[in-house]
Amino acid sequence: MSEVTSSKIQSTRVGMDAAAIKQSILEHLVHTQSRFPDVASESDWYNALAHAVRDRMLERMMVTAKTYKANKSRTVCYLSAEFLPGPHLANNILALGIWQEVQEAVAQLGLDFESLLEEEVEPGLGNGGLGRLAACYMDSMATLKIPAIGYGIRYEFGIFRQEIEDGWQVEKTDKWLSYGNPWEIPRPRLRFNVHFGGHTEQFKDIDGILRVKWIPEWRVIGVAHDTPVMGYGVKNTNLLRLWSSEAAESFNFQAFNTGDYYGAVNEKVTSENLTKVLYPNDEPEAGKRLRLEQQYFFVSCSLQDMVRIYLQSGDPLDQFHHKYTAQLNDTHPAIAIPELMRLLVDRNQMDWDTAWHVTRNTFAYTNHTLLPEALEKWPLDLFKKVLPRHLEIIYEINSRFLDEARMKIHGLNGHLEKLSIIEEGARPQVRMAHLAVVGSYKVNGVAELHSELLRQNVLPDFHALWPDKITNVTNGVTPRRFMLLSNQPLAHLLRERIGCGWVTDLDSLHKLEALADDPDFQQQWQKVKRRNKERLARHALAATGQKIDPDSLFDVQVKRVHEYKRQHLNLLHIITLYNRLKDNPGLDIPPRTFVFGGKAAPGYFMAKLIIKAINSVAEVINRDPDMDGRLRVVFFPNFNVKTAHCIYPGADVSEQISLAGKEASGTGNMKFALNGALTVGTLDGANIEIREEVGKENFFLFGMTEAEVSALQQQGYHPQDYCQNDPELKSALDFLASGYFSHGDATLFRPLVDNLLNGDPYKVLVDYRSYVDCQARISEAYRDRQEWTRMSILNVARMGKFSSDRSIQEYTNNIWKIASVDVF
Ligand code: CRA
Repeated sequence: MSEVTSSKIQSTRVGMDAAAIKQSILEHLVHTQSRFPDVASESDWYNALAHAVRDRMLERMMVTAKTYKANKSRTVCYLSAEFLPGPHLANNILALGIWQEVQEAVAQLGLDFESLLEEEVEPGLGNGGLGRLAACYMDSMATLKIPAIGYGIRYEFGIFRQEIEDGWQVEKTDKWLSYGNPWEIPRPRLRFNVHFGGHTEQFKDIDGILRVKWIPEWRVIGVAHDTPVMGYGVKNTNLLRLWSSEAAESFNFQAFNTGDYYGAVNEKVTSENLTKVLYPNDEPEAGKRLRLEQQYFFVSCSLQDMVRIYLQSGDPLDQFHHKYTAQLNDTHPAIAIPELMRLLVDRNQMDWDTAWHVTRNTFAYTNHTLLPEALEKWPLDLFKKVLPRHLEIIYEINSRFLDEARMKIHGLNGHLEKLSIIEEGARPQVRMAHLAVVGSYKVNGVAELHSELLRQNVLPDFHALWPDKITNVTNGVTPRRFMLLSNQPLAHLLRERIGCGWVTDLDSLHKLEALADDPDFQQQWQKVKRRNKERLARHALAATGQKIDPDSLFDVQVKRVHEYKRQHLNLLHIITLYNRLKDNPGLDIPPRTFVFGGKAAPGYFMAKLIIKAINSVAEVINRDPDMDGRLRVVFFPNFNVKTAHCIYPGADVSEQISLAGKEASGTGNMKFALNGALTVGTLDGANIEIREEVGKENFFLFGMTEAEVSALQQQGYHPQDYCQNDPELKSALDFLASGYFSHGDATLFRPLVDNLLNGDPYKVLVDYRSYVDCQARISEAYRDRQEWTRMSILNVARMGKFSSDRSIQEYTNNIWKIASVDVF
C-alpha cells in the first residue's frame, strides 16, 4: 500500500480564482501544448484552457468513484450507441461555477473568450434526438447525484458534417479527433476481448453437466476512453466510458511470413474499422453487418467492465442486479440480454434459471420510435454468422418465453407467433424489440401518447401478457445547457427577477407568471429576444451569406429532415405566402424569416430533395425585390449542438408539425418553448404535454389527431381530392412542379410532388389547410407584441415539467429504484 493517500495528493495547482486559472492556462500552453504565448494559435490556447478546466474536474471524478465504491452504491449503466454531448468547455466551466474567474483569466491573457469557445469541435456521436437525450440524461444523473456510467462507442468519425452545394446536401467526414480531444482520458489498460463468428460445441464439464463452448473465428479488443460528466452545483462527477476498437494483433504473422503483407495488415484495418464511423439513421438496415458488430462490440465491453467492477466487491454474481440496473437506449444495445446470459452461464457456470432471473432484473428498455422501418430486425443468417452462440441463447430465451406465454394465454397459438422473438418468413429475422421486452423488467415510451401507442399498437400482445410492464417517462432537456449556457441574456434577466433556483429546479420558473403582464418586464423580455435574434442573424450571415432582419418574425424548424417531420408542409406554406404576396402586394402581414436546419440521411433521396427544394425556394424568394422586407428563407447548414445554441434562443415560432402518431416525443419542441418561442404544432409526441402545461391559449394547434389519422387510413386516403378542393394548395404544388423554383427544370421536384399526390404517406395535404390557417392566426397574434410577449413569458414559466431532471427523477423512482449519493 502506498504511503501517499488521496487526501495528501490534493493538488495545489487547481485553485478556482482567476490568478490560479491564468497560471494553469500558461503552464498547459507550455507543458502540454509546447508553445510559447507569442506563437500560440487560438487552438493552442483553447487546448491550454481546456486542460486547465479539466485539471479541476479530475479530482472530483476520482473522489466520486471512490465514494461510490466505498458505499457499494447501486449504479445505473446507461447503454447507448449514441451520445451527443455538444461542446464541453463552456458547460464544464459553468458546472464548476468558475465562469467569472475564467473570463477574467482569459481577459488578462489578452484572449477573446468567445473565440476560444468557438475553437472546440463537438463530438457528434449521435444522429439527433436519441443521442442528445442520452447526453441530457447524463447531465441530470450527475446533477441529481445518481451513480451512473454512460457506456457507448468512441466513433472516430461522428455524424457527417453537412455542407450545402448548389442547394444540395453534401456530406463531409467529421474528423472530430484530428486536433486531439482534451476531454477524454484514455485507459489503455482497460481493455477487453470481443469475439465474433465461428461455431459452438457442446461438452460435459467435470460435474457431467452439458455446457456449450463458443469457438469464435476472430477477435477485436475494446479500449476504454473516459469523459467526466460533472453535475451542476454538486461534486458528483460521473463517467462517460466509450469503447474504441483495436486489432488483437498488429499483424497476422503467418500471413506475414508467407509474404502476404497486405493480407496481414488487412486484419488490423478490419478490426480498427469497427468503431470508425457512426451510422446515420433512416438508412436501409439490410446488410449492415458492421452495425451489428458495433452493437455487440460495445455491449460486450461494457458488460465485461460491469462484471469486473462488480467482482471487486467480492459479492456473488447472482446478486448482480442489485448492484446494477442497465438502461437500454432503444434496441441498439439489446444484444446485452443474451450477452449477459452468456457471461453468466458459459463463463461463470451459473444455472440458466438463476442467470435469467439476474438478467431480467438488470435491464430496462426505452423504446424511441413507432416507425416500423426503424424497429430493428436482424436476418437470422447474418446473425448466425456474426454471433452464433448468441443466436442459440436467443432461441432458448424464446422457447422458454413462449412456454410461459402459452401458460398465461391458453390456446391462443396465433398470439404466440406475434409474440415470438423470431419472425418467420422467407428470410427469418430476430426482432430486437421483442428481445428487449422479454429480457427487461420495465419498458418505457418517451411521451404519454407514444407509450399509449406502444401499448395499443406496437406491443399489444406483450401488454396483454404483462399489463404493468410498459410505462411512460416523458423526455426532458437539461436547463443547464439549453438555457443557462445557450441563452445568457435570458439567464441574466431571470437571475435579476426570480433568482437562480430554476437551474436545478425548473418548476421555479413558475415565479414568472406573476410578471407576465408587467409592462416593464415585458420590455426587458423583448430586449432579450431581440439580442438573441441579432445573434442568430449574425451566425446565419456567417454561415450562409444571407442577411436576415431581426425585426421580422423568426419562424424556425430545426431537426433531422424526414418526411414524417414534414418540412415540406412548412415549405408549402411558404410558397402559399409567396403566391399571396405576389398576387396582392398590398397584403398586410408581418414580415417573416423562415429558418430551416437539419441533416438528411445520405441515402434518403426524398429528404435530400426536400433540402434542395427549401434552398431553391429560398433562392427565388430572397432574390425577388418584391419580397424585400417581407419574406426570407434560410437553410442553416450543419445543424448540431453548437449551432443549436444560437438557434433555439433566437426563435419566435417553433415548428413541431409532424403527422400525429409519428414523432415519439421530440425534444427540440421543449428547447424552443423553454427559450420563449411559441409552438405551432400537431397533437403529437410531447407537443401534447407541452400544450397541456403552457395552456392551449398559448399554443398554436392544427391538424388531425392520431385517432383521425388512423380512421382516415382505414377508410382510404386520396390525396388528390384535397388538392382539387383547395386552389391555394393546388397552385403551391403546381408551382413547385412547374420549374419556377428550379431554373425552368420541371423534372427536379416532380418526385416530391408526385409523392404527395400519389400516396402522401404522412398526409401533408390533409393538414395543409388547417396549418396555413393556423399560420395566419400566428401572423395576427404577432401584431400585438404585448400579448405575444405575455404568451412567450407564460410558455417559459410553465415549462418546468420538461427538465431532464424530472425525467431522471421518474426513472429513479419508478424504474431504477436507486438512491442519490453525496460526494464531498
Ligand atoms: N429520432 C424520436 O423520433 C425522440 C427521440 C428521443 C427518436 C424522437 O421523437 O424525441 O428519439 N427516436 O427519445 C429514435 O431515435 C430510434 O428512435 C429520435 O431521435
